[in-house]
Amino acid sequence: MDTAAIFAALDLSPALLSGGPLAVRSPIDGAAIAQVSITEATEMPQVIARAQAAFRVWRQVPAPRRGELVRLLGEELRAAKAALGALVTLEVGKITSEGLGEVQEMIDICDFAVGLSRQLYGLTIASERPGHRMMETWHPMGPCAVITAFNFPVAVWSWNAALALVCGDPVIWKPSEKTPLTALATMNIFARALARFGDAPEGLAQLVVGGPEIGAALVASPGVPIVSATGSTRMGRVVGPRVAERFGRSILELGGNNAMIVAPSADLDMAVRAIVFSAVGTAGQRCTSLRRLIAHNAIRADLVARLGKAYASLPVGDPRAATTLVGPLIDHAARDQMLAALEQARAEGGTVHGGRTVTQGVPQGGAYVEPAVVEMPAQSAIVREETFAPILYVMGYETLDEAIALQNDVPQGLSSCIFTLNLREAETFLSAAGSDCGIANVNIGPSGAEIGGAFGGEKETGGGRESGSDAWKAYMRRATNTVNYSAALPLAQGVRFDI
Ligand code: UN1
Repeated sequence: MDTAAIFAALDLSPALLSGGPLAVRSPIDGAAIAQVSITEATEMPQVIARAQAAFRVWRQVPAPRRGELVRLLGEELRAAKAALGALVTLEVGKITSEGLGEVQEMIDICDFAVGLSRQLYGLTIASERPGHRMMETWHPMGPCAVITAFNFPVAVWSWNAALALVCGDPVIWKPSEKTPLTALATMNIFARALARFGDAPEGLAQLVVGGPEIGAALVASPGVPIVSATGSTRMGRVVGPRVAERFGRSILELGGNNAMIVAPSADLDMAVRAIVFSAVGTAGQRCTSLRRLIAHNAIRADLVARLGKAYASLPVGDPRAATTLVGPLIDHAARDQMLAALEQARAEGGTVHGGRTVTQGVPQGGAYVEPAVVEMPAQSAIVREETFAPILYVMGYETLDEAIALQNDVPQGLSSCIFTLNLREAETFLSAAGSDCGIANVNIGPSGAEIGGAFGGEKETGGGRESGSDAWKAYMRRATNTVNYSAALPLAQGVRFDI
């Protein structure tokens, strides 16, 4: 699909794409592809008021009917999958298959949320008093702000929005300033679902495009009880305390520094495939990207040699070409950060393989790099940092305890995995004394999680959970109800208060 066809298929009219102050550049070649309008901070009180008004209507719509809107959204996403996937490629630089995969992730969460719309269950609890019944009811909470990062420009909105909408909460979306086009296109797709649905309140899902000041308005407003924010730990350190200050609820999905332990018994062919996908896929720009390889000393040299071979044949280039596996980084600043991290790794005793800027055989103007493998003598300062680029640090270990200690000895706690055929090792890694991350896998890389599980992590990753399992509870408020169907009024704990 060429750019004009993508824009046409997603109702991105020339009026939407021109005349505004925000320039949108494709990382493929750095070319400006649009000039979009922004939301002024002064408009935010109206945006929040519209969401509040929508909430008063939407919270009374039965949840399965709310699910119908999300079902229609899933249908419209299916119909628009090719175009939206291509736009993700154009705006973020993901290879074609990963652009489409991102839209598939949106479709999957819609399906999940439709089922969920009939399963917002509360418990029935045994009362200590005769003739009484206790139960829990889950109610809509109010407008939910969704602040997203460039690297999953639409999927992260959908994890939050699909759940929030069935839970009865309107959504206000602030995408990364680097990716407003995929957000505008998603809103157009949502508008198609709304038109078919018929009677949804105005302001149910809104988009605000712009800088930190509009995010700050969402974070500060008591009219926005839930703030779900995905991005850097630095951003989370600002958002978390501000939301807490007003007793709002935040769902934080921040940095990761994900590791793989490769044990002596591991299937190395499988491990190599998993390593390459998770370390260089999406050009190392997933929160879940593999950044640290902790290899047993008995297989470490062999593994590094195999990786050297696999990395040597990695096709870096235009993400639209069918054979490309590594597209561009989001911009030149990201490339400079990668080069600076490699420089620091060298200074800390690392041996760097690859990691050079690529200028031949790639579109000019984009930030293309060779993925890097860096052998490190220890888990030094740079290894403990998240650099959003395809750098894989390799360290050795002797005992599993040592490997687990290394895996856990970073500030972040998102995703982790072990490659082993040894049951004791696998189960130890998953146990309370094992990985301290929100995601811990066996014989699977750390990235590419399915939506059915809860997604998120501990420590500086922020503690939030999105997507599957019971993550929906974060979008609702719980009421505990006690019903007395007897003719007496006994007090709990045997208290007597006779009047
Ligand atoms: C992210 O990088 O912000 O597990 C999300 C994965 C994807 C989501 C990543 N399903 O890699």
